[in-house]
Amino acid sequence: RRHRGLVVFLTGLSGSGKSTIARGLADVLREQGDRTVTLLDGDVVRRELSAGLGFSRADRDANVRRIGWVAAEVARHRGVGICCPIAPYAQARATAREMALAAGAGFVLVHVATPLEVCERRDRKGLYARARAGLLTGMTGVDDPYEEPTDAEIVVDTTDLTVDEAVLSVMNHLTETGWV
Ligand code: GGZ
Repeated sequence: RRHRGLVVFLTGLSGSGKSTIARGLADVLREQGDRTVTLLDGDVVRRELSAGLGFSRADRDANVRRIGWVAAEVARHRGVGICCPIAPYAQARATAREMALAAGAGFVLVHVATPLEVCERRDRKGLYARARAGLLTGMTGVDDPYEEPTDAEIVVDTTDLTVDEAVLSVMNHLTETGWV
Protein backbone atom coordinates (compact mmCIF):
# COMPACT_ATOMS: atom_id res chain seq x y z
CA ARG A 1 0.00 0.00 0.00
CA ARG A 2 1.05 3.56 -0.50
CA HIS A 3 1.68 5.51 2.64
CA ARG A 4 0.41 8.99 3.27
CA GLY A 5 3.12 11.54 3.85
CA LEU A 6 3.91 12.57 7.37
CA VAL A 7 5.52 15.50 9.15
CA VAL A 8 7.05 14.84 12.56
CA PHE A 9 7.66 18.20 14.20
CA LEU A 10 9.69 18.25 17.41
CA THR A 11 9.53 21.39 19.54
CA GLY A 12 11.27 22.24 22.80
CA LEU A 13 13.97 24.31 24.44
CA SER A 14 17.60 24.45 23.38
CA GLY A 15 19.28 21.40 24.88
CA SER A 16 16.01 19.52 25.37
CA GLY A 17 17.15 16.67 23.11
CA LYS A 18 15.08 17.47 20.00
CA SER A 19 17.84 17.03 17.42
CA THR A 20 19.16 13.84 18.98
CA ILE A 21 15.70 12.29 19.05
CA ALA A 22 15.04 13.49 15.49
CA ARG A 23 18.23 11.84 14.25
CA GLY A 24 17.43 8.60 16.08
CA LEU A 25 13.93 8.60 14.69
CA ALA A 26 15.22 9.16 11.15
CA ASP A 27 17.62 6.23 11.56
CA VAL A 28 14.89 3.88 12.78
CA LEU A 29 12.48 4.88 10.01
CA ARG A 30 15.19 4.46 7.38
CA GLU A 31 16.03 0.99 8.70
CA GLN A 32 12.42 0.01 8.12
CA GLY A 33 13.24 0.77 4.52
CA ASP A 34 9.84 1.53 3.05
CA ARG A 35 9.77 5.30 3.40
CA THR A 36 11.86 8.21 2.23
CA VAL A 37 12.96 10.18 5.26
CA THR A 38 14.13 13.79 5.12
CA LEU A 39 15.62 15.23 8.28
CA LEU A 40 15.69 19.01 8.43
CA ASP A 41 18.59 19.38 10.82
CA GLY A 42 18.52 22.62 12.81
CA ASP A 43 22.10 23.74 12.14
CA VAL A 44 21.85 22.95 8.43
CA VAL A 45 18.52 24.75 8.14
CA ARG A 46 19.89 27.87 9.80
CA ARG A 47 22.86 27.81 7.42
CA GLU A 48 21.18 26.87 4.14
CA LEU A 49 17.48 27.70 4.31
CA SER A 50 17.39 30.51 6.84
CA ALA A 51 20.80 32.13 6.41
CA GLY A 52 20.72 35.68 7.68
CA LEU A 53 17.83 35.15 10.08
CA GLY A 54 18.32 35.82 13.78
CA PHE A 55 16.21 35.18 16.85
CA SER A 56 13.64 38.00 16.90
CA ARG A 57 10.04 36.85 16.86
CA ALA A 58 9.74 37.76 13.17
CA ASP A 59 12.90 35.85 12.25
CA ARG A 60 11.93 32.79 14.31
CA ASP A 61 8.46 32.82 12.72
CA ALA A 62 10.00 33.03 9.24
CA ASN A 63 12.44 30.22 10.06
CA VAL A 64 9.70 27.95 11.41
CA ARG A 65 7.43 28.73 8.47
CA ARG A 66 10.16 27.80 5.95
CA ILE A 67 10.90 24.57 7.80
CA GLY A 68 7.20 23.74 8.00
CA TRP A 69 6.76 24.44 4.31
CA VAL A 70 9.67 22.24 3.23
CA ALA A 71 8.54 19.43 5.54
CA ALA A 72 5.02 19.68 4.07
CA GLU A 73 6.41 19.46 0.52
CA VAL A 74 8.38 16.35 1.49
CA ALA A 75 5.19 14.88 2.93
CA ARG A 76 3.14 15.90 -0.12
CA HIS A 77 5.31 13.47 -2.05
CA ARG A 78 4.64 10.77 0.53
CA GLY A 79 7.91 11.10 2.38
CA VAL A 80 8.43 11.60 6.07
CA GLY A 81 9.70 15.08 6.94
CA ILE A 82 11.27 15.38 10.36
CA CYS A 83 12.10 18.80 11.78
CA CYS A 84 13.25 19.99 15.18
CA PRO A 85 13.28 23.77 15.60
CA ILE A 86 12.67 25.33 19.02
CA ALA A 87 9.52 26.84 17.45
CA PRO A 88 8.61 28.80 20.58
CA TYR A 89 5.39 30.33 19.22
CA ALA A 90 2.12 28.38 19.08
CA GLN A 91 0.91 30.32 16.06
CA ALA A 92 3.90 29.33 13.92
CA ARG A 93 3.56 25.69 14.98
CA ALA A 94 -0.14 25.82 14.07
CA THR A 95 0.78 27.17 10.63
CA ALA A 96 3.20 24.28 10.13
CA ARG A 97 0.41 21.87 11.02
CA GLU A 98 -1.98 23.56 8.58
CA MET A 99 0.57 23.41 5.75
CA ALA A 100 1.09 19.66 6.32
CA LEU A 101 -2.65 18.97 6.37
CA ALA A 102 -3.15 21.13 3.26
CA ALA A 103 -0.54 18.92 1.56
CA GLY A 104 -2.65 15.87 2.36
CA ALA A 105 -0.19 14.66 4.94
CA GLY A 106 -0.28 13.82 8.62
CA PHE A 107 1.27 16.00 11.28
CA VAL A 108 2.58 14.78 14.60
CA LEU A 109 3.74 17.38 17.11
CA VAL A 110 6.27 16.03 19.60
CA HIS A 111 6.84 18.25 22.61
CA VAL A 112 10.28 17.52 23.98
CA ALA A 113 9.38 18.80 27.41
CA THR A 114 12.71 18.54 29.18
CA PRO A 115 12.58 21.26 31.88
CA LEU A 116 14.67 24.40 31.57
CA GLU A 117 16.77 23.56 34.63
CA VAL A 118 17.82 20.26 33.02
CA CYS A 119 18.60 21.91 29.66
CA GLU A 120 20.51 24.58 31.51
CA ARG A 121 22.48 22.05 33.55
CA ARG A 122 23.53 20.35 30.29
CA ASP A 123 24.33 23.63 28.53
CA ARG A 124 26.23 21.84 25.79
CA LYS A 125 26.95 25.06 23.88
CA GLY A 126 27.36 27.36 26.86
CA LEU A 127 24.49 29.53 25.64
CA TYR A 128 22.57 29.49 28.94
CA ALA A 129 25.65 30.58 30.86
CA ARG A 130 26.18 33.42 28.38
CA ALA A 131 22.52 34.41 28.68
CA ARG A 132 22.63 34.38 32.49
CA ALA A 133 25.78 36.51 32.35
CA GLY A 134 23.98 39.04 30.16
CA LEU A 135 26.24 38.36 27.19
CA LEU A 136 23.40 36.92 25.10
CA THR A 137 19.92 38.41 25.05
CA GLY A 138 16.75 36.81 23.74
CA MET A 139 17.64 33.29 24.83
CA THR A 140 14.56 31.08 24.79
CA GLY A 141 13.54 30.15 28.33
CA VAL A 142 15.78 32.78 29.93
CA ASP A 143 14.56 36.13 28.62
CA ASP A 144 12.59 35.04 25.57
CA PRO A 145 9.29 33.12 25.56
CA TYR A 146 8.55 29.47 24.97
CA GLU A 147 4.81 28.90 24.59
CA GLU A 148 4.16 25.39 25.91
CA PRO A 149 2.18 23.34 23.37
CA THR A 150 -1.34 22.31 24.36
CA ASP A 151 -1.86 20.31 21.17
CA ALA A 152 1.09 17.91 21.16
CA GLU A 153 0.40 14.36 20.04
CA ILE A 154 3.37 13.15 22.08
CA VAL A 155 5.22 14.58 25.07
CA VAL A 156 8.68 13.26 25.98
CA ASP A 157 10.94 14.47 28.76
CA THR A 158 14.54 13.38 28.36
CA THR A 159 15.46 14.05 31.99
CA ASP A 160 15.32 10.35 32.82
CA LEU A 161 15.14 8.80 29.37
CA THR A 162 17.92 7.57 27.11
CA VAL A 163 17.81 8.68 23.48
CA ASP A 164 16.74 5.17 22.48
CA GLU A 165 13.89 5.22 24.97
CA ALA A 166 12.70 8.61 23.74
CA VAL A 167 12.86 7.46 20.11
CA LEU A 168 10.98 4.30 21.06
CA SER A 169 8.20 6.26 22.70
CA VAL A 170 7.75 8.33 19.54
CA MET A 171 7.88 5.17 17.40
CA ASN A 172 5.29 3.50 19.64
CA HIS A 173 2.92 6.38 19.08
CA LEU A 174 3.47 6.29 15.30
CA THR A 175 2.83 2.55 15.30
CA GLU A 176 -0.26 2.76 17.49
CA THR A 177 -1.75 5.47 15.31
CA GLY A 178 -0.96 3.55 12.12
CA TRP A 179 1.58 5.96 10.66
CA VAL A 180 4.32 3.37 10.38
C1 GGZ B 1 17.47 30.18 21.41
C2 GGZ B 1 19.47 30.17 20.27
C3 GGZ B 1 19.57 31.53 20.46
C4 GGZ B 1 18.56 32.22 21.16
C5 GGZ B 1 21.31 30.89 19.31
N1 GGZ B 1 17.51 31.50 21.62
O1 GGZ B 1 20.94 24.36 21.22
P1 GGZ B 1 21.22 24.90 19.88
O2 GGZ B 1 21.70 26.39 19.98
O3 GGZ B 1 22.02 24.13 18.92
O4 GGZ B 1 19.83 25.20 19.25
C6 GGZ B 1 19.44 26.55 19.40
C7 GGZ B 1 19.27 27.12 18.03
C8 GGZ B 1 17.81 27.55 17.88
O5 GGZ B 1 17.51 27.70 16.53
P2 GGZ B 1 16.07 27.32 15.99
O6 GGZ B 1 16.12 27.54 14.54
O7 GGZ B 1 15.67 25.98 16.45
O8 GGZ B 1 15.15 28.42 16.75
S1 GGZ B 1 13.70 28.93 16.34
O9 GGZ B 1 12.82 27.76 16.15
O10 GGZ B 1 13.26 29.75 17.49
O11 GGZ B 1 13.80 29.72 15.09
C9 GGZ B 1 20.63 27.31 19.99
C10 GGZ B 1 20.91 28.46 19.05
O12 GGZ B 1 20.10 28.24 17.89
N2 GGZ B 1 20.56 29.77 19.56
N3 GGZ B 1 20.73 31.98 19.85
N4 GGZ B 1 18.61 33.52 21.39
N5 GGZ B 1 18.42 29.47 20.76
